[in-house]
Amino acid sequence: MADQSAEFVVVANRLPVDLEKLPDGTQRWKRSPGGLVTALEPMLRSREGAWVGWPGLADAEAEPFVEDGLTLHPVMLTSKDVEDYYEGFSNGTLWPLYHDVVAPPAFHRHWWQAYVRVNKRFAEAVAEVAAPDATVWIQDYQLQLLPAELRALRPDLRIGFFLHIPFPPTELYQQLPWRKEIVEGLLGADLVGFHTPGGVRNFRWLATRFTDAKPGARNEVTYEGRTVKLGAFPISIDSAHLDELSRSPEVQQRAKEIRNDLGNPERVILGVDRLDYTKGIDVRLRAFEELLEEDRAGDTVMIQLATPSRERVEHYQTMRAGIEQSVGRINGTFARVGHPVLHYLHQSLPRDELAAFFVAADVMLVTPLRDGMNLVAKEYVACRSDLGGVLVLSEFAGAAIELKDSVLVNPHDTDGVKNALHRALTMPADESRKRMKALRRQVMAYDVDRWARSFLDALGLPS
Ligand code: GDG
Repeated sequence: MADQSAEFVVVANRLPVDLEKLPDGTQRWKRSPGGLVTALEPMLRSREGAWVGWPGLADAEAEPFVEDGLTLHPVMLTSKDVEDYYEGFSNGTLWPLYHDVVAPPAFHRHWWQAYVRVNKRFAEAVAEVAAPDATVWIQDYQLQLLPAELRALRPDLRIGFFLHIPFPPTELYQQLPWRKEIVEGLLGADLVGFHTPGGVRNFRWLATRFTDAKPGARNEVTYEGRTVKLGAFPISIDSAHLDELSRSPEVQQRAKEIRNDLGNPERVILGVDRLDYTKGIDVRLRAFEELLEEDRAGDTVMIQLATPSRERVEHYQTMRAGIEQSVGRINGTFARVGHPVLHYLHQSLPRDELAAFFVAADVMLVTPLRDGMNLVAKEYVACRSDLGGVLVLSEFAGAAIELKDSVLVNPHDTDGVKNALHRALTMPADESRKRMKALRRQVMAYDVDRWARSFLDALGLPS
C-alpha cells in the first residue's frame, strides 16, 4: 500500500491478527476475532482502511500487509516495552487506578517513560498510513497520549478516541503523577468517548482543572483554539449473530449435554470472566459458599469460567491463587464424590461452546467491583431468546445503566449479593420472563454497529 493512503484508520494496542513464532523459527499470522473487529471491519474494508496495532509478539519484525482491502500495519514492541509499557504502566498503573483502585496502582517513572515512548511510536506509524484529512479512531487506555502526539505530527487528521474502561472519580485520578500529561494527550482528539455520562463528567472536570481547557457548550471543552467534544457511547455486542448462534440446534443440544454432564441439577449458576481482580469472582464465590452453608442453595451447581489473562502481572497471580483456594475449599466442604458443587475452568472456550453455557445457565452472575461496560452481561441476554434465565448484575458495571431489568447488586455487600442470588434462584417464571423480555429489547436494538455508528457520526465520518 502506498504511504498515507488510508481514509479511515483504527488504532488499538492489538492488531486483529496475531503474529506467531513456529518451532522452526518462522513466523505466521493468525486471525484473532473479537467484537470490535467484527463491528469495524466492513467500514474499514469499504474505505480501504488501515488498522494499526501490536501483533502480540515481542522482539519480532513484521511488514504491513493488505488483506481484503484492509491494511494491517504492525507496530513492534521489544520485551522491555511489553514489560514496562504494557504490563507495567497500562496494566499495573492505569488499569487498577481507573478501576477505583480495587488493587493498589504502582507508579514507576520508567514505566511512564516506556508509555510515552510507545505512544510516540504509534503516532509515527499512524502518520505514515493516514491519508490527508483522514479519520483516525484510537482505542483505549494504552494509547491516551496518542491523540496529542498524532495531532502534532498531522494536524490535518480528524481524531476520535474511545476509552473502553471506566474513567475514574476525580479524587482517584489525581493520584496519578502524570495526570496533566494524560489529560492533555486525550485533548488532542476532536472527540473523546466514554461508556457512561459519569466518565464524561469526570474527564471534563479534570480537563478544566489541570489544563488550559475551558468549559464550552454542554459536553464540550475548548482547548488550544479547538473544540473537543465529549460523549457517552455505551458499547454493545453483535447481538443478532449471537442470538442466531444460540438458537442453532447444535448449541441447543450442547446446552442439554452440559446440564446432563453436571448431573441435571435443578439450577445452574454461571460466571464468565477474564480472570481479573476487577471482575469480583471472589465476591460471587463467597455468596455461593454462604448460601450452601445456610442450606439455601437447593439443588444447584455453579460453573465459573475464568479465561487466562495477564498472567505475568503480580496482582493476577495472587488473585488466581486465592480463587483456586476458594474453589477447593467450597468443593471440599460441599461436594459428593462425582458431584462437585462448583466447576472451575481456567480455560478459553470457543464461541459456540460459550453460547451453549449461556443457554444452559439459569442464573448468570456478573459481579464486577468496577467494569467499563461488561459485554458478558449483554451476551447472556442475547443468548436467551427462550426468555429463560435471570441476570444478576453489579451496579458498578457500565452495563447496569442500560440493563435495569436485571437483579442489580452492590458487589461490596456480601449479604446483598447472597440474597440477590437466592432471589434469582427462586424467582417465579413469570417475573423472570418479563425481565428477560425487557433486557432483550435493549440488547437486541443497541448492538455494536449502532455503537460504532453513533461514535463515528459524532466524529463526523460520513456513512
Ligand atoms: C474491556 C472492559 C468493556 C471471555 N471468556 C471467553 C470469551 N470471553 C469474551 C466474552 C466477552 C469478552 O471476552 C470480555 O468482555 P468484557 O466486556 O466482559 O470484559 P473485558 O475483557 O474486561 O473488556 C469492559 C469491554 O472492554 C468493551 O469495551 O465492556 O468493561 O473491561 O466478549 O464473551 N470468549 C471466548 N471464550 C472464552 O473463554 N470465545
